[in-house]
Amino acid sequence: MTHLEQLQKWTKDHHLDFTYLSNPKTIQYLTGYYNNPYERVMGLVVFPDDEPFMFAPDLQVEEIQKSTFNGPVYGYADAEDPWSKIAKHVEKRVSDPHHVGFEATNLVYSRVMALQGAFEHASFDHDVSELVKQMRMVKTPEEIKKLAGAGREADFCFKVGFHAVKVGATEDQISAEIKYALMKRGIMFNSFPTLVQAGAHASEPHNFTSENRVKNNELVLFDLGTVHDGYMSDSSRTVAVGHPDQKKLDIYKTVREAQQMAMDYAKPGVTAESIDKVARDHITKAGYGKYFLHRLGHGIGLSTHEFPTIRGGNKTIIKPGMCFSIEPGIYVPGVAGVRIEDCVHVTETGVEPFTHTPKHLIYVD
Ligand SMILES: [Mn+2]
Repeated sequence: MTHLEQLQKWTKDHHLDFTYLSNPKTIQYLTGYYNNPYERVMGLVVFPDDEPFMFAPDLQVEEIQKSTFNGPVYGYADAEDPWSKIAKHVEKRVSDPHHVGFEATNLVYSRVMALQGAFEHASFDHDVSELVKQMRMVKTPEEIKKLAGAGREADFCFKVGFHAVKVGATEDQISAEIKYALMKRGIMFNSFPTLVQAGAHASEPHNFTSENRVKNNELVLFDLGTVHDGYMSDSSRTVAVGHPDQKKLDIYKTVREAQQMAMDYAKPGVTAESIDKVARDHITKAGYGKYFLHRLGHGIGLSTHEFPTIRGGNKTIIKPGMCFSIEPGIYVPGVAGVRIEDCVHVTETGVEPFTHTPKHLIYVD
């Protein structure tokens, strides 16, 4: 059964008149077609016993028709009301719908109200989000192949980025070298803006690449990824410039060990929270527990952050085909930030990383 057929079956099993999918990533997962309509309206409408249709702004209709989505595509002009137009197309298949499935984790309140206005007697009481989450959580071999392609591109980014690290270079300049090298290879999209952080700046893990300059005897942190055939990579490495002091080397060693321990431990049958615990316990024992500011990892696929989430309290059982990051970090204000991250896929016996850039401390410049 294709992903779209599974969605259709869910719609039928729940006795719904139709299901309205609105998350562009869900639509991509189900149809292979992706675009972000931003504030315009794009939806995939799935019926229990009839072929699904796509509804989109006029300016996307041709590209959808040429895409892997085979059903009818209906457009709307910017001057038209999309909701009454969707209703018109739906009512050709089912008159006066009463039960509708929708994505509660995506559809904003104003759009729920607009849909309610267009379908007067319908109740939007069946959230399809959990089904989509469960489907997306376990990857097919084709999806894993694409994630591996994205991983290879991330490894290329590190090669270029490490080469660009020089005392006096700004983080922005290093990031720009990576972007330019990717674009020359026809890789136009990053999965998120490349993060380069030198020295103490790296102790703020959610800050941005800046005009901050690389100084001697510091660590430089990279966190980056690309989009390969719709699938994301996300990987971090931390490298050394000159001769960082013992404190910095100790932080690096602790993160490196924690990451390896979690990689060795992760396998089918263990819980998500127990993988987090393996890395966290090691960091805590080394005295850095309060400087590990985030969960160990997150799922990866069509989105950079998806399920399963690798954190304390998540009892999800790990299964073959799941893909997620393993990314412990230690962030000591005024000193350094270190993170080492690989995204992996779960095999029958353990995990395999998508990125292969070495993890011993690399000295650049
Ligand atoms: Mn990550």
